[in-house]
Amino acid sequence: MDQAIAATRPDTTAWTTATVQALMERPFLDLLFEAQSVHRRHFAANEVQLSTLLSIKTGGCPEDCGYCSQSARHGATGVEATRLMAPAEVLQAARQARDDGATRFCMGAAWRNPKQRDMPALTEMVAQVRALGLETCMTLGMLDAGQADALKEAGLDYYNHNLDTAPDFYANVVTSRRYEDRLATLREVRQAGLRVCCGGIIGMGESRRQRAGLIAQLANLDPYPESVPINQLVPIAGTPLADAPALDPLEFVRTVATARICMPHTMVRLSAGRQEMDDATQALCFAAGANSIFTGARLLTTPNPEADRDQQLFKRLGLKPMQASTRHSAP
Ligand code: SAM
Ligand code: DTB
Ligand code: SF4
Repeated sequence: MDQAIAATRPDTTAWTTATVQALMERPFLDLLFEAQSVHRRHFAANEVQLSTLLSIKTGGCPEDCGYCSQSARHGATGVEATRLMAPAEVLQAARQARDDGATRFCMGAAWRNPKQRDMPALTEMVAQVRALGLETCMTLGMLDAGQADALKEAGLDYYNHNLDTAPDFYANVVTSRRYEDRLATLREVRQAGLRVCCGGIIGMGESRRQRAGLIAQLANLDPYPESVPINQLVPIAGTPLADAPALDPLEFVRTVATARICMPHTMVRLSAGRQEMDDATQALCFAAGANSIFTGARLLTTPNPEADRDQQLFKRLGLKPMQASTRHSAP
């Protein structure tokens, strides 16, 4: 590593936006080399963890997130609102995901927060999916302490709750809650002993400095998340971000590399946006230290690459699905 940059690197977890930005702005090949080196120190170089998503309650969400197809505040996004799925239906989808090679099953609901009356069904889903031998993840919006404890007790492994962008860009994208609300839920999730999955969306019109600000926020969580999804905005007609200008793919790769360097033990997940990404960009993201993806034909409401495209890509790159038992533990 070049000495000038080494000198700006904090020896504690206290990243600043400026130190992260300095890292992100290094010559592309230096950045990639360091990210790949960090990655190899902590993980098997050619293994990628596979998670599958299921939308257990779609659409009709009261929040106003500018990127989301599921907000009831955006006119016509073409998403139909559904009720919470029955645990038996969820179990069937989880069994399919496991048979297709996923080791983690992530259940997402379009809620500001779960209601108490939903908790029995949610905890039943967790227990049943876990009994299949899958790691479990849920993303249900804000949680209070009791809800986080109940999910943990049912066997939930991870809770996904994204910070999504830098604090100073948040209000450009979401006004129905504050950044501090997200941080408060993350604290409850940690307090309950759940593992944290927390990342963001790139390509919403934020600056490079704001991308660095997001990574600094994530890396300064103590401890930092065990899983960090980096989503590329999937522009959705009918949402305020439908016409967000396309991002330079190399800027996305820089963000992935920076996340890997700042959070060496985390699973960096190349999340939404793979369907719209070419294979070479995905390959660069793996070279930059991404080691987890969502598989399955759908994310929550948008398409994801079909299994055969992913299998071809893995074959061309010599990548192997990571077995749950070989996954390195986070710090
Ligand atoms: N309602 C819960 C919440 O907001 O935490 C859980 C579901 S929400 C859909 C989960 C995450 O999906 C968001 O935090 C965001 O990062 C991601 N997401 C949603 N729409 C997206 C889009 N159009 N492009 C990329 N990521 C998106
Ligand atoms: C995350 O960070 N990305 C996933 C998962 N966590 C829940 C969701 C991506 C959603 C993409 C848009 C859609 O399919 O609606
Ligand atoms: Fe609702 Fe989550 Fe979509 Fe925001 S991101 S509108 S909270 S489903």
